[in-house]
Formats: sequence, structure tokens, C-alpha cells
Amino acid sequence: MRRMRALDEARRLPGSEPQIPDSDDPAATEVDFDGLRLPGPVSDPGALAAGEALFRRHGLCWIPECLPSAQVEGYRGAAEERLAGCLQRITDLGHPPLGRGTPNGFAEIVARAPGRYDMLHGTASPPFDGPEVRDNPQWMPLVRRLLGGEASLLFCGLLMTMGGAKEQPWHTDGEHLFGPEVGILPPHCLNVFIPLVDITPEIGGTEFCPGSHFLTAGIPEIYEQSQDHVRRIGWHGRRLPATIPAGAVLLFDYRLLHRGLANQTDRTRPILYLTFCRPWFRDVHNFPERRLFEGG
Ligand SMILES: O=C(O)CCC(=O)C(=O)O
Repeated sequence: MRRMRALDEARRLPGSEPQIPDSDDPAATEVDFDGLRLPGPVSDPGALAAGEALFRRHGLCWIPECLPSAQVEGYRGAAEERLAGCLQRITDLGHPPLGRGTPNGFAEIVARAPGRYDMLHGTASPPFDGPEVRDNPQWMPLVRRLLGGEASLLFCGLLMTMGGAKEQPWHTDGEHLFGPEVGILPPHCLNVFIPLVDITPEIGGTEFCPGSHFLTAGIPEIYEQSQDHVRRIGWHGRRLPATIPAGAVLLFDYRLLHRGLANQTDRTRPILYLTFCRPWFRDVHNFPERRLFEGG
């Protein structure tokens, strides 16, 4: 009896309801990027509810004009300086150039593909360590709502895609907690992407399969990069390249199929990102233990 009451109470917590696609065929989801924009700031209860509905249904949504351009420029300069320092450290220690994938990387930096660095180095100090990055009211109410009320910061990192980097294979950032036999659970982990330059087709944004989080449960190694994942999960909807201005933020489910598109410019494409999760979740795939710098 007490257990039944606890279950009833859990069901009433925001963000704890099971995910239900609103079409019989989530693989055929047709949505354009404008349709994923919140209709207002998350301080407006209607916009917050709309953001939650978009995210749950499509696995992603975005919020325009969250950060002023001066702030974004400051982050961009710091990001480039941290990357240079990190790559220099690899050279100084006599390591070979970073090979692709987690096993070849360090706790502070992993090359996800040639010319694509995922770096945690230097994000625990200014300008990345304050509440305007880690607890920003422009997006945190939505993050908390999606994660059942309480969100822990798992990673604060920088995705640095060098000019000329090729398109990346498809992948999710993590797997479902259980197989499809339990239904699709609400999100347990999500990314907040903060592009530090305007994302245009030339510089190459992230491309998503909206709604694919309904199809990625129980697919072995879906978090490993592969050209074949779209076919394996039976996806046949419209792929969505994210083209958003610097200063906007994009939220997406860890279980959503996506990839980085080619950077056809000679400029680096920096994205500041925050990974938030329910407090009990730990990620075991994305960064190795081997350290490049002393200490934490
Ligand atoms: O850079 C991007 O747009 C996405 C990168 C990504 O998904 C990854 O490195 O795992």
C-alpha cells in the first residue's frame, strides 16, 4: 500500500512521466528548426511548458537570445586559448598527436573525429565557472523540469571543430538506461549547446534525427560512431541541421541520434556545452581516466 502511494507520488513529479510519441511512427517525424524554438523565455510558464513538450516529443528544442554578444566573444577567446594550451601540453609531454576516440584521449580532451576536439580542460576556471554559465536562468528552469526537478552538472566542455573537419558519423551521446521492454523513460541526461559563433551551413552545425530517442533503446553500441545507425534504427524522417545564432542555446536528449557536419571554412567552430543529468547518473563512456594535467 505504501509502495503504491510512493509510485503515485512519483508519477506526479514533473518530468517523471513516461515518454509517449504522439505519432505511431516516430521515425517519420517531420519538423523544421523554427518549429523547435521556444515561443518565449522560460520565465513564462507557457513557454516553459511548450519547451518541455517539444523536447519530449522531438528530443530537442532551442531558445534564442540567451547570452549577449560581448559575453559570447569572451568565451570564444578563452576557448581558443584553452585549446592551444591543451594541444601544446600533449606536444610538451612527448605524446603523439591525439588519436580518435575515448581510449586514445585524456580526461581533459578527446578527439571525437579528425579535427574535432571535445575538451573539458580549463572550464573549471573563469570565465566558465560562474553561474552565468552553470546556473543560467535563461535555460535552467527547463533543464530542471526535464530532469524531474533536480539537475547535476556532469560536464562543462568545449567542442572545438577545426576548419576543414569532415562530417562525423552518427551516434548518441549515451544509451538508454534499459531496453525497449520498459517503454521509453523520461530523459535522464541532456546537453545544452551554446554556440560561440553563428552556426551556418558553411561552418557546419550539428545534424539531428528528431524523435530518434524513441528508436535508439536496446541498439548495441549506439553511442559509438557509425554511418549505419540511421538505417539500423529504421529512421526515415527529415534530418535536421541546427542553424542557430551565437548566443542562442540548444537542448537535446543524450539518447538522440546526431552528428557534427563538415566545417567547410578555415575557422574553428567552438561550442560551449553543459551536460546535465539526474543526480544519480554517471557517464562511463565519454572520457577516460588518463590525465594530461596534474590534479582535478
Ligand atoms: O560538433 C558537433 O556538432 C557535435 C559533436 C558531437 O556530437 C560529438 O563530438 O560527439
